[in-house]
Amino acid sequence: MAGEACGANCGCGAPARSDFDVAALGHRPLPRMVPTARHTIEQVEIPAGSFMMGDSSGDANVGDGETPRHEVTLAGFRMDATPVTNADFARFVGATGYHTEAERWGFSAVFQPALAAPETDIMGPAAGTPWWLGVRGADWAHPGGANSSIDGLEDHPVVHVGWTDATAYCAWVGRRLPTEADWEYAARGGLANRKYPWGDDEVDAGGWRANIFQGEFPRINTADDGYLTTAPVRSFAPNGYGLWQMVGNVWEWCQDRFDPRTYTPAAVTDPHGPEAGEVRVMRGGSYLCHISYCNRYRNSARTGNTPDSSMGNTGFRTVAR
Ligand SMILES: [Ca+2]
Ligand SMILES: [Ca+2]
Repeated sequence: MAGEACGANCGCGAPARSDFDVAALGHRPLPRMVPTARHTIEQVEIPAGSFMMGDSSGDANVGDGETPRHEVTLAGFRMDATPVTNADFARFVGATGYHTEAERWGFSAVFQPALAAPETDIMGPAAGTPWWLGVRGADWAHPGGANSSIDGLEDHPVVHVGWTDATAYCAWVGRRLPTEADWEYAARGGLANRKYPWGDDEVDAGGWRANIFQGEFPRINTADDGYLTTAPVRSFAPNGYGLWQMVGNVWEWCQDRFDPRTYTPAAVTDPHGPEAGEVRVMRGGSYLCHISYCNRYRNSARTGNTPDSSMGNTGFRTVAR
């Protein structure tokens, strides 16, 4: 039955909502999203199940709301084995002409040692975090500023993308960002109540297991793990589900809004975060995490940022049912 505003169909034959048998939709499985030519990242099957969400190791940051732990039940889904790479994002931009938040605002946040820009492009440090510089001309294709490029970084995670940019990519490939619960369940890789995707061993036990910061933060980065900034997306070892770098390398945007007061002890099914609020969740930590400053390279660690914010240490990966 046609919608009143559109006649039989909206423009170009596009169906109106009322052209569908809406009552019947609830009884049919949704079409299964599969990788398309637009999105070629290997997919990992995350099985349906339940897990305990939240901090189990006592390392929680009080202000982040990593507790109380609570049981979460999720339907199965398919997740990108790696973050979206520069090569993947370049295909999206090439096909759509999309302009990222960094390009629209004219600047992005660059970690000081990654700076590759003329002096005149440097706007100055971020309030409270002087190792972050606002740099004109820094964006996903120029991660250090105007004098840098992504040549040779095709297999590194795309960075300087905001939540808005990440969701635009998702829309183009017919996928979505993971919910915060999807992300944590996947990061745990089938291991219950562990601190990291590989278990409870520390990140440097028997060799580095993730790309974080070594040395004296923020002044001296010894890069013992091999990487000063981003690493190729298949560096280090994947977790039990076959997911690479859920912790370290780059923060990953999630679909949900962030509020540290979200968790309650009650068991929940397929939670989607708070209904209102500007800030969106980021998970997993990055090459800038250091034990002395930010131990958020753990399964349960949380943070957030506004959707138009972009930084040289934040990217994303996508999921679909
Ligand atoms: Ca590193
Ligand atoms: Ca990560």
